[in-house]
Amino acid sequence: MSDIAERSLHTRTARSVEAIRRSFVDNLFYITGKTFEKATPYDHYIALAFTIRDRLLSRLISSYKFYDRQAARNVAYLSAEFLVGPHLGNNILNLEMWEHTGEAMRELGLSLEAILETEPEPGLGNGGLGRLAACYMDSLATLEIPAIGYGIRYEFGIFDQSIKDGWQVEVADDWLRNGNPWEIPNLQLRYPVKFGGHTEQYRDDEDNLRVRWIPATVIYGLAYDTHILGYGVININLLRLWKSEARVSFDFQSFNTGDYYGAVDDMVNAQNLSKVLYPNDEPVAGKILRLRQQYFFVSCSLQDMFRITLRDKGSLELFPEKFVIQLNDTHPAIAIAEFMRLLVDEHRMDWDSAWRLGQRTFAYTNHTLLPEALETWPLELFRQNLPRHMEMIVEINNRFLDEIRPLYMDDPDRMARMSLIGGESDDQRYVRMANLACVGSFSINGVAALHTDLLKNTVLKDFYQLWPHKFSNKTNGVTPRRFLALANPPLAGLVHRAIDGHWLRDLTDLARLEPFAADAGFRQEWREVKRAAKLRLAEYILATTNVTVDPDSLFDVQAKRIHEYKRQHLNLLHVISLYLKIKHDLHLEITPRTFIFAGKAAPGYRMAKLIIKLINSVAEIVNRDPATNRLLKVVFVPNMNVKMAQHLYPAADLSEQISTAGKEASGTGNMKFSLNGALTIGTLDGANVEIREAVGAENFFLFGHTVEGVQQLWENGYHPRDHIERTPELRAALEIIASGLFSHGDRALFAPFLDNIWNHDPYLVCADFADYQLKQADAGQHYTNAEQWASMSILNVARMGYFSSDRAIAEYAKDIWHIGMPEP
Ligand code: NBG
Repeated sequence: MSDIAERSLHTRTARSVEAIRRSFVDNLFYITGKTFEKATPYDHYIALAFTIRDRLLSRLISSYKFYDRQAARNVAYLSAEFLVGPHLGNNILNLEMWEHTGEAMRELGLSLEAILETEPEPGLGNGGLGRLAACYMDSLATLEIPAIGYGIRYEFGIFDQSIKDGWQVEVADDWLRNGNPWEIPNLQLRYPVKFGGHTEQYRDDEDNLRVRWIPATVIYGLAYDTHILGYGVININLLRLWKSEARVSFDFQSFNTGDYYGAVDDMVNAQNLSKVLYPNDEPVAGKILRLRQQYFFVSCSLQDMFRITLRDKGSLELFPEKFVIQLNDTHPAIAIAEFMRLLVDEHRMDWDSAWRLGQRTFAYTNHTLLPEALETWPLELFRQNLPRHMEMIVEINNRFLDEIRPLYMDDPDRMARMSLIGGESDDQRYVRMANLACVGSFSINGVAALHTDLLKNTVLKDFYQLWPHKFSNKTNGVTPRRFLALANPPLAGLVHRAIDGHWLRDLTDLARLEPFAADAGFRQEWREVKRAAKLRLAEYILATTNVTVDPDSLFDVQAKRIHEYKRQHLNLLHVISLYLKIKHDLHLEITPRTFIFAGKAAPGYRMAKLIIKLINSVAEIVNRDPATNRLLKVVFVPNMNVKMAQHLYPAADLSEQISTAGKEASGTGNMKFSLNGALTIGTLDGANVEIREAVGAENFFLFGHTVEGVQQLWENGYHPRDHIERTPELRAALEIIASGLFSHGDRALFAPFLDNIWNHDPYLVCADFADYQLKQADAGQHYTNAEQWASMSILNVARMGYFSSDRAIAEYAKDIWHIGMPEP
């Protein structure tokens, strides 16, 4: 056999159909221990995962060389969440091995699509924030920027949602049950992490006064590495997640004194730390385990970066030349205090030098304006768990306040607002993580233009006035690899045939689709692709909810976490009003619609869970009603996650982005839908503003109060009642809920919901209803003109180039991290 032939058959690295096939069969036997005849679909997945992983790992070597040559600053992306989604399909795509892999599976009588469906979802995030981190890892690798994503290897990710009797039921997400072929435990990397205890002063050998921390417990963090491929490049980056473990499996002392269970308890406590991801949208108060989780992963990550810096640069003085740390929200902000502690206490650096290094290291991204979502920790709890960090924060705060005192002598309120420690009396004091992040970072950014403006004018106003140069905007983006190529191969194929595949690397290239909007033949193909996606979703809906939907109806989709500010209830009240309209006029000519909802509610968020129940209750009545179900269907598709959402984006005609103005920091679902050809009905909130500018006002169904309008409403005294009285359709919808129609006559069930709307309506559903209804009718009207709709849809896609995570990461690299992009 010739050299070349031999190499192309190399079991672990070659990319020919035959090599993949052999590799697969090999792995099937040697990894799963099953013969081909006995293998289950999951075994097929494992065998293929290892086949692809081998090819992925072979890039490590070229990667190390390349990055060494660049000697570039590494980005450390610190995030409590990475919602990566299934890896297999993404890795096949990024290796550009789709065709060969598909063919190899076909030759074995297997289906690649079926294998992909068996991969469990690594649900290590709640929603947008965690998914953004994953999109950014994809783009960092694709742009060949050396980066490490640091986070937590939760044993249980975000819960699985099932629907029982219309209610959300949470089921533990045991995603590691069958093992995880993508992670490689790097068990030599283990770092001690201390908790509790007290601090004491001592004099070192040079008679300097120092502090040491005598902890109550020490646990270990173990590194689990997942390699992240870029698209069509030879380099890979690292996602390093920490798992907690007891220092020794057994505390032999307690064991010997007969306290066997005490010893086991310690082990269990240590392991609990990385056990489960906290669902967001719940008050953090009392969730001390969460603070411990945050400190745990931050401490491991910094110790790891210190090791790498010492290895590569020989001195921690050069830390900022080796790393820049991006803090994904305040969850890892404790890193600022830990950085100081490690340098000052453990590496004996003086405070000022350490602080100067920190000021060149940390950059902070804010992801929310909701005051209740800004993290604070009760001082006492903080001190009990992290006594040394409490001292560090007090010291940082004292120095900071000294610095600004001369500026704000006459403004004690401002000083109090900016302090890292808030609260009136001693027992109410708390640590403000956002303030710590602002003081400790050289860069502060918001995630959409409007959001950044609002940060500057509201939540972080004082800091903006003090340090305007620290602030910038970095509008979010999404990866076109996963959210177009992988989620929607038929559409990606059509685009590819029209303008080739360069858009996968440079999404702005989609602009070349514009002229096709006027091409009737292309529009026809476009519509066929959309219809096929709707057909596939209809099958999925039938399989998961037992509801039959009409693929020719308008698919109107709202898929995101269930939260009052996102206003699923505004959507639903409109659905109910449509239902009533049809009931009253059975000859009404309206566009047939399928309203599709999906999303999880935080387990402790009662109103959000009641909204899910209401959606399902309305669905039950409406879908069964022969008078209306020709025109109207409502479905709640359970258990939204990355994998499931990939079915939704391609099939949507209309994308619901209807949050109260000023509440959604950016949104990224809005981008994913639009990139797949859905038109948006939305408010001027978050990135909607920029999406509308990009796609053109004429291709966007805008409604609702603006941020200023919202403010006016509150200033003038908002009374939802006034709006309800003025809007008969809204009133009728509320009354029919109150009548018990959707609750088997039980008038009490939805009373808390109705009471809230009538008397408080904190998210201004009533104020925006009339306009929403109008724009919904407008969208329905437009939809009847299929040619025009297709043309608008094509233009939407053609103009989404800006919303790639590649663009966002390139901006971070240039403006914040000051990392030059490698030469092409
Ligand atoms: C979320 C915002 C979204 C935004 C994502 C990603 C948090 C704290 N914030 O609007 O609500 O798109 O972050 O930036 O989860």
